[in-house]
Amino acid sequence: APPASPADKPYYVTTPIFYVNAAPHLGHMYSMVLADVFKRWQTLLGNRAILCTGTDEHGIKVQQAAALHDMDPKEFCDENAEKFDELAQLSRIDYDRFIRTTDEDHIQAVRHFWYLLREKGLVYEKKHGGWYSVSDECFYPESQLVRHLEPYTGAVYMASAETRNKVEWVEEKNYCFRLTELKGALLNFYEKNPGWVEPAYRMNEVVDWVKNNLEDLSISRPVQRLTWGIRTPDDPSQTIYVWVDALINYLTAARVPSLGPDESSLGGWPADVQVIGKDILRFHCIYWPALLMALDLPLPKKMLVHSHWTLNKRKMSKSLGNVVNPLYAINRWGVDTVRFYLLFEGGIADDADYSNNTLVVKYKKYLQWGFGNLLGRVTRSKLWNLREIVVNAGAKEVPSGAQRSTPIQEAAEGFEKVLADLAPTVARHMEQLNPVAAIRQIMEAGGQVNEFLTQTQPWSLVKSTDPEVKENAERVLFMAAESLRISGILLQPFLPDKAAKLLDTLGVAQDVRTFAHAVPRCDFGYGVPAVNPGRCRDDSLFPPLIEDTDVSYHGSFK
Ligand code: MET
Repeated sequence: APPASPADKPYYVTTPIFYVNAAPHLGHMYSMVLADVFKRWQTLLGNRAILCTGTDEHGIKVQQAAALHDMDPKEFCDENAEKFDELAQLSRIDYDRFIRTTDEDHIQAVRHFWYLLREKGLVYEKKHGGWYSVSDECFYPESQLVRHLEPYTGAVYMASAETRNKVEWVEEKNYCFRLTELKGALLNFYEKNPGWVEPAYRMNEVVDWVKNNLEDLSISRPVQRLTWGIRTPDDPSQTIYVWVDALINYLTAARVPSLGPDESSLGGWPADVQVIGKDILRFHCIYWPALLMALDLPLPKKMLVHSHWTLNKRKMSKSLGNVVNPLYAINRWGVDTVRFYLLFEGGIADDADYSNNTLVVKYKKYLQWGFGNLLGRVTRSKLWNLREIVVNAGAKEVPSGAQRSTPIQEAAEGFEKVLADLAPTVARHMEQLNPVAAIRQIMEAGGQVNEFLTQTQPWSLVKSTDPEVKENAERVLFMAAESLRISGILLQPFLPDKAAKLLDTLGVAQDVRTFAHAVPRCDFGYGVPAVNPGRCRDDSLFPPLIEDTDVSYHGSFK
């Protein structure tokens, strides 16, 4: 098939692919949810978008974990990849491909990439000696090491200054990639594209490393040390370095033409946004662009680097026992509540501290009392019928503020402006890859409507025999309904299930739930007669959370 034209290129979002040596944790869910919101946002805008996530299955770390479990590595990976896929599905990640580095097409792509790199003359063979960390799956330059003292055992060993993980000296034949030759090109690229990394301040770390620590990159290991990986195609005594193997996954799914024809290609390269955690910044912002530059391939357009979730302000770690199991959280609170909490509380620029307590507080404030309560107020009153309100509003001209206006008219007008501004503001935040600001903006709008209703008290006016009073009250109620409809539309990428249910409850048709419809007075087809009139709070959308379990419990890993 001819290569897709640039106009056909879908918006392409990726998550890191996750090591399968241990069970998924909250951080994995966070990366996936961020990527998912970016994809769904594009879909909402009417653009074709694709999302890839998956698992990183080769390397010494996974090889050792499989051995520890006394399992065949592939069986071990099958079992664990399944858990990540399960997490993706339970988190409502709308992925187009769940890629595994043991997939046949990926293995082919990596081999092909290897040949291309060799052809460019950028690979050489050498006896390489260096400090390797199995946990981090990388070599560290001497300048980045510290002597580490184990507090309990008193053992002293060399460790990475950054991760505190143990390193060991290895000397072996490796193939090396002439990374240092690309130093100038990298620095030039960073200088020309200061916004490439989001948040931008992370760029300093990248530039600093390239200036001060750049060395050629060892890209293979002797088979004796690393059997669990992709053999270098031209030398059976070596296995390809797991990070090179892993990074190429982003191309496998998108299938750039130079990596061979593929009918099942999703297209998409270059990626529009690659979501990564701050711990893998160097691999994605130095090695990855360098490898792409080496083959003259386009670079990803944006890297979104998020921070970590802590528990009790400490890095989650199994040995400390302060780890949140995302499957437990989803099961306990519901998927959209967890998505809401993760997105609302941030964790992009700075680390965020996970707390069940805060989750409950925010849920009550914004979802239960904000949107749930409002939905009940608007759709379940004995005093009016939402369908009639919408029809009556639709039958009228857009009121102009020109005539003499009463306070209630002024309030309605002011509120309508706020509402008209919501979608463009949220869109601006999303363009800047700031879903935290975006969701907060929507949540604030929920609070504003409740205030607006309290201020205007339409329930006491809507039955008035004075047609003008009645009309004003209807306008207020229509604006409240509009705010729910618009927020519901905008919330779809963030809380897909709850947003759909909100729009269903309002009776909004499926084909008018796009971004273009997120403006006041463009849909007069919704509104359903109240089910259960008089029961105000809508408990079915945001039911009270069950708080009887220990708030400090976050699930175990079995
Ligand atoms: N497996 C790595 C990690 O989990 C990410 C690889 S992304 C190409 O940190």
